[in-house]
Amino acid sequence: MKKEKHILLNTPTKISDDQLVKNSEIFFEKMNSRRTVRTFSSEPIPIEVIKNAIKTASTAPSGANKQPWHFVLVMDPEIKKQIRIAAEKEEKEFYSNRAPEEWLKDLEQFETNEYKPFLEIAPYLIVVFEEKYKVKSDGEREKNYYIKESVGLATGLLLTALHNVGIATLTHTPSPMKFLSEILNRPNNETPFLIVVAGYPEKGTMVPNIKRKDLDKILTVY
Ligand code: IYR
Repeated sequence: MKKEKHILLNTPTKISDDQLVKNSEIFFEKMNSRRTVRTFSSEPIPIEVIKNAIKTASTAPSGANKQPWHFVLVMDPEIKKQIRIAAEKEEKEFYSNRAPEEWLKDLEQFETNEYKPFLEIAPYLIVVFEEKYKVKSDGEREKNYYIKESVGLATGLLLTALHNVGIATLTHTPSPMKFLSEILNRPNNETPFLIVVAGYPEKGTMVPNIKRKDLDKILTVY
């Protein structure tokens, strides 16, 4: 059968405005309870859950539907260790030389430092790559569009999907991240975007007492 150019959109059945508002409140409350965590438990989580979250991430819109992302799921303790060692090497340089004073001051409240034990402790590291361009089977390059926007949207959905099932995350951006391409054997057309560390929080995990901006500070309505 010939592939149809367009198919009918599957629209949910209409609900009342009241219910709509309630549902949006409930979802906001759920998402508002998401916090970045830096201390993880090593308790295992079924891989299907993570795969489903990555499938959810892959539903993000993307420039010309090129889906310019690739996810590498790392569970192997040996590879996690290599990533930790390489990340800590970069972070040591960042905290002791590369970071300007203002940046270090801005980070003070999070009490971050060069030590990244979570890279070995958490059951999963999801390394997100941007696909800069596609390489066709004949070696020709095919363009991708709005790559950062697309991969950022997919990563947002990934965090949402994991939070929805009670899995905590940390978006970790060691800089520079080139070592990830090397350790994970990724091709030249991909560059690392960030690492999503995923797992249950360690018992008694504390998080910085920070506040989200009020709506009137982040929203202008005309
Ligand atoms: N990548 C470093 C530093 C860091 C930078 C920002 I901006 C943060 O919000 C948090 C950390 C690190 O992971 O420690």
